[in-house]
Amino acid sequence: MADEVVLLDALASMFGMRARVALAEKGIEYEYREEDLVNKGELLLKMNPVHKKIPVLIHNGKPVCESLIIVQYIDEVWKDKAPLLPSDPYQRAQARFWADYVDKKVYDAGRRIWSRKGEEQETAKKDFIECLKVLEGVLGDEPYFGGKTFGFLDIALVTFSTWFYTYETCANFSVEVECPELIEWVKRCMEKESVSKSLLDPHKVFDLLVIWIRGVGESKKIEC
Ligand SMILES: N[C@@H](CCC(=O)N[C@@H](CS)C(=O)NCC(=O)O)C(=O)O
Ligand SMILES: *[C@@H]1O[C@H](CO)[C@@H](O)[C@H](O)[C@H]1NC(C)=O
Repeated sequence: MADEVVLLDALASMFGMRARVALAEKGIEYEYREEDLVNKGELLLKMNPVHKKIPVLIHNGKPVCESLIIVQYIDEVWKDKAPLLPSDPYQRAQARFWADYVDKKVYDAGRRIWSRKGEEQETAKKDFIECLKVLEGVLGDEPYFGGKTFGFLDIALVTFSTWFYTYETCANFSVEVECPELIEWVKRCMEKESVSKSLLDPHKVFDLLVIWIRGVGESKKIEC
């Protein structure tokens, strides 16, 4: 029986893009479904009743939620093709540690950049740049975070590059000036079709964010 794979997603989501890159790396065919995050659909609420967030991977009718868990699930189910996580337990732990750092620190600082103003935004910008510098150090002289090959941590972080233009525009700075080697790494990743075809154009991310903020209204808390 052929696998039935559906991805509930939103184009501008750096979390959704992780699932898209992982599926592309493995060469999995799937049905992409764009979700309205302002007026959430039945299927999303049913498939992710806990967080009510995208992405959700529905594999043969069963949902898997949370982007990093989705990427690991994809890696485990389609394990014959292009492994994403390192085979060594220690390296695996390291990759997971830094992916968690991306979720906790990079995401949080990035979010504060576009959702705050003034002093708070300045602090967010400093935090964001600091986090990226830490990650630049983790990359070191290797071509990818996975070492010689593209892998889990590369997927976890590279999708955030689609938001760099938004962060830069909101807070007047340049990631390339601050972290040139990280930008070189982004360009290297973009040479892979699995990445370039899965990532949304940074200008479109910005446009969608503007539309989204308008749709939700300033009063309501939104997350992306
Ligand atoms: N930790 C989650 C985050 C997912 C997330 O924040 N998704 C956003 C879109 S980028 C969402 O669905 N937001 C809807 C909401 O906040 O109600 C993951 O890694 O999948
Ligand atoms: C943006 O940053 C540049 C370079 O740091 C600076 O010259 C310029 O005045 C800043 N613009 C605003 C609107 O703050």
